[in-house]
Amino acid sequence: MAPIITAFEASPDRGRGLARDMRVRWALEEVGQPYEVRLVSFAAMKQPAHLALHPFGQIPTFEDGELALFESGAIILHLAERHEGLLPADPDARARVIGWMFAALNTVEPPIVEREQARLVERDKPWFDARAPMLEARVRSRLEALSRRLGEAEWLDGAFSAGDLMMVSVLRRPAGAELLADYPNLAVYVARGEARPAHQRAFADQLAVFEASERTT
Ligand SMILES: N[C@@H](CCC(=O)N[C@@H](CS)C(=O)NCC(=O)O)C(=O)O
Repeated sequence: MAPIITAFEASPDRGRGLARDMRVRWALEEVGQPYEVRLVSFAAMKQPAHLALHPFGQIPTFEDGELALFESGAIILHLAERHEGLLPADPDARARVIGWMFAALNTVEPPIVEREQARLVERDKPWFDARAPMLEARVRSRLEALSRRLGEAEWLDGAFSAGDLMMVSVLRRPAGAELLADYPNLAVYVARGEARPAHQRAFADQLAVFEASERTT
């Protein structure tokens, strides 16, 4: 039986592929693993059945036989360890790629998400205008450092890997992506990731879910 992932029944991003099921779909496509998707509503995510899978009541989750996982990083690392194509064979290179996965999730994504959240929920607060430049500067500081390290390379460490998959996924979030014009090598890097056939298949599949949800509402 194919593994099952969960995704939003009606994604708030309106099909732009910004929810974290997108990165898991992309990884599944990269390794050529067929999968099924169970769509969940916001209400269902907070119900016991889903909480048994994901203690924080979120998507994505991943079920394969007896194994149930949550956290996009853990799911993608699991896929990368069990299939060819997302982790190098050399142990040191493998360790570095895992390092890039953590860097994407722990170092680059948090300031981007913080800026995104502030714009969503703090825009009408008296402190927002004072805080906004600081939030932007924090994102820029990560983009600047990443841009310097990437230089003219195609990918972060040798061939395309789970580290790139995670980093490109994180950089696609609008609160970072809208600044990428100032970091041309990162803009090209993200476009290179998005152009991969596996990314395009994953994107089309999540878009189809959104379009179907629009037709039924
Ligand atoms: N660190 C988690 C974050 C998961 C997460 O924030 N999921 C969002 C969708 S992208 C979600 O389910 N939001 C709804 C909620 O938190 O109620 C991961 O990488 O999987």
